[in-house]
Amino acid sequence: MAFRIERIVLRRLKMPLRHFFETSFGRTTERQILLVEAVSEGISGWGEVTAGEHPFYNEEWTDSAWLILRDYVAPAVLGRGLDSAAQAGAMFPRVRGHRMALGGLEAALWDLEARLAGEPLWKRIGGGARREIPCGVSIGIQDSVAQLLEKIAVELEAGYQRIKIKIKPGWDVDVVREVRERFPTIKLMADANSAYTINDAAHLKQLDAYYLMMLEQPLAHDDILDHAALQLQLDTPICLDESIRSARHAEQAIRAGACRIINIKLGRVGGFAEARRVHDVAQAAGVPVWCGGMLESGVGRAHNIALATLPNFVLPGDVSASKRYWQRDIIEPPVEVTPRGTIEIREEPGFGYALDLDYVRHVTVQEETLR
Ligand code: OSB
Ligand code: MG
Repeated sequence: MAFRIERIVLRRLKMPLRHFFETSFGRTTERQILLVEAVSEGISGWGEVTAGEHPFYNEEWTDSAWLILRDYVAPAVLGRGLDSAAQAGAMFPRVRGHRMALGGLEAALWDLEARLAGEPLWKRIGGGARREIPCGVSIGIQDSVAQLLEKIAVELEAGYQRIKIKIKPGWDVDVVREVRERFPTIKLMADANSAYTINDAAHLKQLDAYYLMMLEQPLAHDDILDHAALQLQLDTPICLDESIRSARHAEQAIRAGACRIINIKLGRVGGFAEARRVHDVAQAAGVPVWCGGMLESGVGRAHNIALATLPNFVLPGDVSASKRYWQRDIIEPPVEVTPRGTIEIREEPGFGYALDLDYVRHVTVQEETLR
């Protein structure tokens, strides 16, 4: 479906998290969210750049994404006709990397196209394989194991289907053991966010005793071969997150035996078109995928829900209820989770939720309109 982008609005939102979120690379207490609004024929499509406040998860951060969008991507897209959102990538400038910046606009274009067509986004991207998506939670590093156990109990009580805990050197095998002792039968996994090297293989091998569903991204953010070497030594399946930025990486990682599961994040791979290609590569190889999260506002969350309706998203993802993150979300209604630990998909056009524009204005600290 052809359309023309008349205006792009960038907004930086400041939203405090209800609880700090700590990974092996640091603690986040407040998000700076970059929202992208793309306008055509008076209709707005919305996207979210999933970069963090600092270049610690990958090399992008909120400020870098703002500059890439303002100085490279918007000038290439504005005023030009677009055959379809699926073709958007071909219009983008040949910027290397910065996939989260590009992906924020790409997702807005998909949402816009779906709204112009009066169709739900999940349908537009070829999803809809399930009416509700299975949900897990990602629980950060806590100040004590007792606090972690308490948090896990609360999330299980809410119905979430699997628990992911963050690990790092000094907060790993002993913590996993205690969690397993307290919760012997839950679906449990651990995410290291690249905190180890291949020299830690023997240490990580101890995790095999606790039958985790998977160990996520133990080694370097840009590594594939050491993960393959580690996977040979572990019974626990390795899941790659940071290392998979494209379908080519997915294909190579699978071929090398570096992972048995892939976490797909919309921003990390640069938007829906590439996310679908990663999905398809994994599906063809019999590798299950799940949808990761980046502490998104409701906009990114709604996009993730649409993505997770593609057929090979068979494992519970990190997409959970708005209220776990925000006192008040920027969408209406907020994302809610059923007692079965699922999110039901919606039939409304686009990503299916309304923007709470009053609240968006309230939390906006910077805004720029590009024409
Ligand atoms: O590695 O999956 C990750 C949050 C920020 C950066 C990286 C990661 C995460 C999460 C949180 O695990 C997922 C979420 O609840 O949004
Ligand atoms: Mg991860």
